Amino acid sequence: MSTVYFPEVPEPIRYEGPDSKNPLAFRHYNPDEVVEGQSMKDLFRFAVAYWHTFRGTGSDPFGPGTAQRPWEDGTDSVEMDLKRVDVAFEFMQKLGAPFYCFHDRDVSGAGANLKETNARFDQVAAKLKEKQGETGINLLWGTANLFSHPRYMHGAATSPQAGVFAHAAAQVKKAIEVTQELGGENYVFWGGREGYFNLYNTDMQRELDHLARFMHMAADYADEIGFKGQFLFEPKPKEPTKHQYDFDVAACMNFLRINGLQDRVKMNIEANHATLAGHSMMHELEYARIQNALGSVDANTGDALLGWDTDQFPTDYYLTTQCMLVILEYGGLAPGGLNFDAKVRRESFEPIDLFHAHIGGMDAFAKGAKVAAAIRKDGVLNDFVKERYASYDDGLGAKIEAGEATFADCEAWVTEHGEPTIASGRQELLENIVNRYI
Ligand code: XUL
Ligand code: CO
Repeated sequence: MSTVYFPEVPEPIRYEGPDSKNPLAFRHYNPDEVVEGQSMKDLFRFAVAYWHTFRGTGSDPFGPGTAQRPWEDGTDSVEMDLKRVDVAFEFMQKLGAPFYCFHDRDVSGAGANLKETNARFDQVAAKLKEKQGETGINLLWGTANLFSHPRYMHGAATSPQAGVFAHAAAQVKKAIEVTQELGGENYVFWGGREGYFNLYNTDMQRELDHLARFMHMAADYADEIGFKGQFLFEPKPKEPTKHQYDFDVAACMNFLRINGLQDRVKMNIEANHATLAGHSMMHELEYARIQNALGSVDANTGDALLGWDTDQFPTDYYLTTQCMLVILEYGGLAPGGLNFDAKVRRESFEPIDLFHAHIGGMDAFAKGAKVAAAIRKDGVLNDFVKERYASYDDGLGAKIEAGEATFADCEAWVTEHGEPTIASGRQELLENIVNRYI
């Protein structure tokens, strides 16, 4: 008999329907239920974030960890890395999450040098592969932690020291190899410290060039070894640095285009990062969608009263409905998915809280998908939007869109027609309509 790490959850979490009062059941997430032609399982492709769920301690800047994790032995050892893989797969299997995501250093600790670090990573990766085979749980994306080690204090690819760039490159090289070995479907770049605190000491142009070089080198290496996964760039405006170069989707897309990477890299969009940038999550998703760059989602939320990256589990139906309106319009996220880049609160310190958190997030997205699908089916928003722009469907509007109208044509139109008829935006009505569906 193998050890059981979550005895308080004896059975896998099941769908029991909206009326269930069982806290260890899904009320909305029903993996087999079809939404706009896709099963919920395939539509969401939910993933568990290894770093928060299996490495989070509950520490904050004011105090140490509070999390009770009875399986942790307090050592930084490969034995503990390997045991934690069993913990993770028991959790994910009981939860019914089809995917997980990791940074290299979440799953396996560092050795005395690169060679030892990579050997330890290989040992853990072999066990991850074995457990994937046993459970059918797959890797949504891999990434490298290029922000925790002190050498990355000034950035990784954007460090002023080329030797640091080299360390980061060696680390990403290995992380891509392991992601490939584990059948990972995506590889994420989040620029942990790729930004600046002070422009007095910063050559912004060189730093941006180095970041672009780094991504090209990663893409070249992927081609060399035949890694077919999708590359993703994760926007975040600040934290840890004052200004992150991957500020928001607009800044990232601009960076990718300038550097000829737009065909290679899509967006991994995180809700709490969107709000830190002064945007809504729906804005960020929509901005990526219209450019065919919506890759994957880090599903979490912030707190309106706290101005930092609290990484809370999403429970707000308005947030999830807005996300799903865009995601359904895009036709789903595959090969991306919805990764819970979220952590339980410091005060929610028991292992069972990990289940409550993920169940709530999965249910919130399932509910949001059902609401969004109903809104879309009735066409209540789409029809309104279509009608609102109808003046561009023929006549002068169609000519403007086709690039066939000049300023002189516009002037002639005004002379002939005078004032156009302008319609109400009906914002309040539309908000009321969305409430009806929620
Ligand atoms: C940090 C963050 C990261 C990335 C992966 O805010 O979101 O965990 O998702 O490096
Ligand atoms: Co994230």
